[in-house]
Amino acid sequence: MTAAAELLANLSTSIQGGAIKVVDLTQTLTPTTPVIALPPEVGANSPPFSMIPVSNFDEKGPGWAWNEIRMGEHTGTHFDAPNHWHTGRTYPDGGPATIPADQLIAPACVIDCSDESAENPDFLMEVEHIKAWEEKHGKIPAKSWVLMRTDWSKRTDPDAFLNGGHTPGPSIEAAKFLAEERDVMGFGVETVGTDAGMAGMFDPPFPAHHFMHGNNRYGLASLTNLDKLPPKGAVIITPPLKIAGGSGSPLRVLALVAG
Ligand code: 23J
Ligand code: MN
Repeated sequence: MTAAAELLANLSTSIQGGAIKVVDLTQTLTPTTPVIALPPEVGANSPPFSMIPVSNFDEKGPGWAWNEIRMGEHTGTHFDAPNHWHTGRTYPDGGPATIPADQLIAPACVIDCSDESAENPDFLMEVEHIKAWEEKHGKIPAKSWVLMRTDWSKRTDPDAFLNGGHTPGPSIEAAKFLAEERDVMGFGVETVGTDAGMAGMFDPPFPAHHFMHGNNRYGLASLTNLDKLPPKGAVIITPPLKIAGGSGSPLRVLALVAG
């Protein structure tokens, strides 16, 4: 066996044997899944998740059940593609159907901002917080994800989760630093969007979207279980649906963690 073949065989054996744990970072989609509420002056809003049966073991299909689903692309646990934003709109490989598949499995660095976010829902993660993480764990490698842990996923009430638009996120400088100085694969959060709730008033507006997608990189929103990941060492699997002309999609996000 080649070394790579051996690694691959060990990977599946280790997952089945539990030496590598699979942590599900995905929220369950329901009609009450919170969707970002943009102020009307900013733009149109996106429809929530809904589902109607095509058949349900009935006269429309006696032996089978299947459903029609409807939702905005940016609903629940979802992937933001570069083409979602004006700064990333011209990348030919920046849409959910054109992103190279090898970009969709990558290591994750988890920065714990849960205490700060509990104290201040408008908490902004600054470059200094990122550098403090690097002091302990080493420089964030290029093409790794940075996941901002806030414990926001523990807010199971949709109103508490959206919190009237007061939710934590990265500062302008932190978003620019991660995209341009660290060349990360993407930025992931537990909140409804990769930007802070108040980031529509920043300059540029929505800096996580602006800089990450401007650098042909990705976002993940409404993640959960970030408290079950180590600060460093997890690998996450993040393939969006392959929607031609799309801007992102709901997805299942899985983390592989040494057990
Ligand atoms: C459109 C405009 C602003 C934002 C968003 C979408 C998202 O959060 C999103 O899901 O990408 S902040
Ligand atoms: Mn989004």
